[in-house]
Formats: sequence, structure tokens, C-alpha cells
Amino acid sequence: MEFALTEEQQAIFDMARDFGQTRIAPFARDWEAEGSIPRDLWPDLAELGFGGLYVAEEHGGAGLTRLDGTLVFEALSMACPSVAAFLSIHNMCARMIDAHGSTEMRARVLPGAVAMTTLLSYCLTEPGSGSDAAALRSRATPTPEGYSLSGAKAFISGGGYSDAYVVMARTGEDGPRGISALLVAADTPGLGFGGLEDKMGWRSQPTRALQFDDCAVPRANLLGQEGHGFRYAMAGLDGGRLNIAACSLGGAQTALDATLAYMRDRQAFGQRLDQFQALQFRLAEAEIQLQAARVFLRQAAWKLDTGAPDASTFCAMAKAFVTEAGCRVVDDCLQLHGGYGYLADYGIEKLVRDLRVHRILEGTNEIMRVLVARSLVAQ
Ligand code: FAD
Ligand code: 2MC
Repeated sequence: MEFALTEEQQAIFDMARDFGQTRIAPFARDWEAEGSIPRDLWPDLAELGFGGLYVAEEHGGAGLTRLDGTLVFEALSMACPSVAAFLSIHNMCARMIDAHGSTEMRARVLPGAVAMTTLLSYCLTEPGSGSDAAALRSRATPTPEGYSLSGAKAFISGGGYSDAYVVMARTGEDGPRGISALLVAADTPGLGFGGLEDKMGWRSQPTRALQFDDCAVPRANLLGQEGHGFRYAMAGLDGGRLNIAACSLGGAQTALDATLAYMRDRQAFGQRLDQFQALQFRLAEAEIQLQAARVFLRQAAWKLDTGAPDASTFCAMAKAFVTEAGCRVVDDCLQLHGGYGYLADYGIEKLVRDLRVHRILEGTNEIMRVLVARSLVAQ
């Protein structure tokens, strides 16, 4: 059993962290204010191989493991969890296309996706179905050329910003087995976008609802087989949940590092803040939480990489554990900054806002517990 990163993994982490510190961190607050991330950032990230992290090398991707991927997202989130998480969603979609798309679809879509000139978003949630994802109602009705898609999606990260959408829609019966996954181009006639959602965190990422009115989707844009879309969507989320956890870890680590530096300088009652034992214990607790979270996350990633039968359950457990640890740590770091923690200039309040949503999206932490409980009771 090996717990250390290899030299190559450390190099991946360092490369992502350096890119984040120079190309993302200095601008993250401006992008929040603008409600968008400059599109020319993405091809530069793609130059590092981050546009197709899990796309096979023979298809132009980096062919990295899930464990390697968590390093990228942890390191980039040290600069901005919102930017890093958008990259994760794009990679989840690219992986779905690589895993389930036809040879023709891969050849058509993956070069742009890997270069990040084609940005991808993931569309599962609907206004009437979030946690109960298999109850979705968007319908893709067969036509001679493919499908006519009608319905709505809610909360789409990259909605109105991305170039193509991986859309889970009903092609058959009620329930998960009637769902297929379709690739829908942003300029498809009949595809409309709602207004920009005004959110607590992840503010640099545009989130919008999507409306499909008789959108013509060519048969060539079906991923894999009809009726298998829900399975593809769930398999995609196994990896997505690891990455969301990694984004919490990186954000919380940044908050802890900043808090240590702040407490070294700040004086109260004649001594440095970091000399009060009560406060030192809070720092120690944060360190314990993050170290435990990191080991658990990497173990879950390793399970997914090695095809362990309990990998999905471990992804769910890690997502719940790490995102909750992250929230506790950033909240404590804000408290340890006193009033300054509440000011945007210190960077901690943004992390509190950004990390909060990680307990909700890519499956709420209640749903993560549903998955864990199911596996326990089934044993
Ligand atoms: P609901 O399902 O209505 O749940 C409400 C509450 O009930 C929650 O606390 C939930 O945990 C609880 N609950 C529900 N069922 C159970 C149960 N069986 N047992 C116990 N508790 C339960 N979706 C996408 O498809 N693509 C995206 O790109 C995307 N991006 C997002 C970005 C943001 C900023 C946000 C906020 C959401 C995004 N989502 C996206 C949607 C997200 O995945 C859903 O919000 C989430 O899955 C929860 O669904 P819901 O909001 O409908 O809540
Ligand atoms: N990998 C592969 N297949 C899976 C799977 C996985 N991880 N999980 C389930 N499946 C299959 C399962 O085997 C079954 O297949 P079959 O029909 O062959 O038997 C099918 O999918 C249905 O599975 P369930 O019976 O478990 O389905 P159920 O309806 O009970 O719901 C639940 C499962 C609650 C876990 C699922 O609806 C869920 O994950 N809900 C949360 C939704 C969610 O995570 N949304 C995130 C949206 S994206 C987002 O937020 C972003 C920011 C991008």
C-alpha cells in the first residue's frame, strides 16, 4: 500500500497550482463581479492537458486516472473553486462522450472539447426533478432523422455559455430505463436560455435554465444506446463527485493557509492570535479534518480507478465527508479572522460562499447518505 504521490502526480499538482495562482487567483473576484469566466482561459488550461483529463490518449486526451484528476481540481481550487468546478463538469461530459459516443461522434466532438474551444455542460436536473433524477420529463420523440426534443432543464452550469450540452431525456418508459443521453449543440433551433441565476457562490460560472421546444437532434448525437442514458449519467457523476470534493479540499486548504498567516501577524491582548491555545486547537482541528478528507478522497478515487465494486458508494461517502469538512473549515477560518473574515478583500467569505453549494449539487449530501445506506442495508 502506497500513500505518497508519485513524482509525476506531484508534478501534475504543482503545474495546476502554479497555473491557478498566476492565471486564476488574481482575477477570480473580477470574474465573480462579471458573472462569467473569460473564454480564452480555457484553451490555455487545455494546453496543460486539462480539457480531456479522462479522455483516452488515443482519442487526444490526457488519459489520466481519477486520482490524478482530484489533484488537478484540488490544486486549481486553491485559486478559485468556481473556475475549477466548471472545468470538472466539462471533463465529466468529455469523458461521457469518450466512453459512450460513437467513433464518428468522438472524432467530431472530442478534438474541440479537448482543446476547450468547445465547452460542454451537463443537463440532468429539471424544474420538477432534482434528487429524484430518474423522474425527469424532457422527452426526445423519434423522427426520421433522429429526435425532436422538448422540455426544460434547471440550474445548468454553463447554460447559455457552453457550446454543447449533454442532455438526459426520456425516449422510452417512465423511470431510469427510459432515459437516453443526447448531445445538443448550443445553436440548435428551439433551444432557449433563461436569465442568469443570481447565486450565493460559484458566481463566476453562469447558471441558467434551458428550454427545448421541438429541437431537432440528429440520431448521430445519441450517446451509446437508447435507454442507457441514466446509467451513463450516474457513472459520470461518480467521478464528478470526487472532483467536487477535491474542489472543497483545495478551497478549504487555501482558507487554512491564509488563516495561519493572518493569525501569525494579528495581535490581541498582548500576544499573537496563534499563541492562544483555544485558537490553536481550532487550527489543529481544521488540519485533522483536511488530512482525513484528503486520504478518504484519494482512496475513493483509487477505488473508481481500480473498478472496485463499492467504488460508487465510496465516491458518495467521500463527497459528503469532504464537502462537509470543507464547509466547517472555511467557516472556522472566517471566524478566526474576526471582522476581517467578513470582508471580501480577505478572500475567506468567497470560499464560504463557493463551498456551500458543494453539499447540494452533483447529488445532495442527503442523497449521498441514501446511497451509503442502501449499500449497507443491501449487504
Ligand atoms: P430537491 O431534490 O427538491 O431536494 C430538496 C431537499 O430534499 C434537499 O435537501 C434534498 O437533499 C432533500 N431530499 C430529496 N430527496 C430526498 C431523499 N430521498 N431522502 C432525503 N432527503 C431528500 N444540475 C445539472 O443537471 N447540471 C448542472 O450543471 C447543475 N449545476 C448546478 C449549479 C448550481 C449552482 C446549483 C445550485 C445546482 C446545480 N444543479 C445542476 C442542480 C443540482 O444537482 C440540484 O440542485 C440537486 O441535485 C438537488 O436537486 P433539487 O435542487 O431539485 O432539490
Ligand atoms: N454507475 C452506473 N450505473 C448506475 C449508477 C452508477 N454510479 N448508479 C445507478 N446506476 C444504474 C443502476 O444500476 C440502475 O440500472 P438498471 O436500470 O440497469 O438496473 C439505474 O442506474 C437506476 O439506478 P437506481 O435504481 O439506483 O435509481 P434511482 O431512481 O433509485 O435513483 C439516485 C438513484 C437517487 C441515486 C439518483 O437519482 C441520484 O443520484 N440523484 C441525485 C441527482 C444528482 O446527482 N444530480 C446532479 C446533477 S449534475 C450537477 O449538479 C452539476 C453541478 C453538474
